[in-house]
Amino acid sequence: MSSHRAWIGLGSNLDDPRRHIEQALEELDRLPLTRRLGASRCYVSRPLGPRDQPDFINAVALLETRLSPLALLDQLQALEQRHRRVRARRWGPRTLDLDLLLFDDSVLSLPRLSVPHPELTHRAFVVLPLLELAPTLALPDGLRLAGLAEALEADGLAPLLPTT
Ligand code: A4P
Ligand code: MG
Repeated sequence: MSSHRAWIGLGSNLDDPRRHIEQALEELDRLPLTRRLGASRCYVSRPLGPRDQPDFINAVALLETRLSPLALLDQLQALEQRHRRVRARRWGPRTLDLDLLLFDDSVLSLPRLSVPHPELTHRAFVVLPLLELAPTLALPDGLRLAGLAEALEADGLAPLLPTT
């Protein structure tokens, strides 16, 4: 089984979203056939879409995995469910979003999975953390992410200081 590089976008707007993100980063490192090669800082970002919700914490992680894209998606969704259960009981239905942003240079258009993630290039809270980890990163079509950063509205996006 060959190994792959997968980029994951993490988002949470729980009352204590940062703890959720940091816990999820640990959990990503423990997925089967997978290890985490890196993680961006945590960023606080204003909500995209409805504004009457708390700010998000967003981050990006780089994984090395021998899982297939769909097997990795299954693992990400199981991890979301574990977080969602906690939140469903205490604060409401949405806790942790894990998006598969990029998987090697794959382009996938499956019923359950689109890669690259379709919103990737529009979201400063995805592009800037990706660039922090990989300043020369390019999409499968060759588009360099660095070229997108200037056009993106980075207002309302700020890195947090590391806790550890
Ligand atoms: N799916 C298809 N492709 C992918 C992929 N590349 N990665 C499918 C992950 N999932 C993928 O996702 C819905 C379905 O997308 C899945 O069943 C999967 O098979 P979901 O996470 O269950 O649904 P959702 O989160 O309610 O919807 P969606 O469209 O993922 O919402 P978003 O786009 O994640 O938006 N503002 C800030 N500042 N920061 C945020 O992180 N996030 C959201 C949620 C809104 N505003 C935000 C943020
Ligand atoms: Mg999502």
